[in-house]
Amino acid sequence: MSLIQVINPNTSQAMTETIGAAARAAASPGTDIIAVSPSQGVPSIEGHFDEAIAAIGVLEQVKRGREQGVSGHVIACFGDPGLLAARELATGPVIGIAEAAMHTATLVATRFSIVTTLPRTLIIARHLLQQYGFTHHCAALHAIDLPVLALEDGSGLAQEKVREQCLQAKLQDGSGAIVLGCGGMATLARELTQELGMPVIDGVSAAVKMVEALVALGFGTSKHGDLARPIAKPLSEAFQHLN
Ligand code: 2AL
Repeated sequence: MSLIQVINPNTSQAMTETIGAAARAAASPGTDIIAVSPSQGVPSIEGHFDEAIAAIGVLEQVKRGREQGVSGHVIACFGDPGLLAARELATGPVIGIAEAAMHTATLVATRFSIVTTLPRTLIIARHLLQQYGFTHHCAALHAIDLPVLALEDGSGLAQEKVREQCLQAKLQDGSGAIVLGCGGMATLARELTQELGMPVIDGVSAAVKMVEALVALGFGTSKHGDLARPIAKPLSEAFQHLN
């Protein structure tokens, strides 16, 4: 039995439940999922400022998960906040949902589209495409122009807008797959894949499968080189819980 910790980097309990449901649906019978969010932070992550705060919460949870003996960790926000820092703290694999979804898309299509939330978050996805080397695999990016928490307001409006943008991407972009650009969209992928007749990829499910695969292969995060445990040094009081 392996235990995967899925971290929602924002403090929205409703979104943590959505993400946990998607992770459990993807997990193999021998995998248990623990879905968590930071004790303090931002209710939604929609910019660089939010990401900087969220990264501290991710580190706090990764440390806790490691102490609980989890096999691996998923960072379930499309900006992958704190990913490399989390890998320094972790022993098992740490996978971000943006990198998981982008890698998956390149394996099933030559080019993919991204559908995300607010237009101002597009730059975060563009930076990740550059960082991960996928800029030339991405045909276009779309925003539903609604905030992250609209996905949890119960009206269904945001979900309908995701569907509309996915249909538009299919018609306009010439891409073979669509990447959903928010953790709160995780439970929409299966139905949209059926409706559109092309892969619509949720990074939460993809990341869970990647952690399972890495654990089965016997790989954790490399402790040789820059992802070794952080250099021990006295931290200011506010950060001592991370030591
Ligand atoms: C996100 C996400 O996945 N969760 C969150 O709070 N903000 N990113 C996004 N582009 O909407």
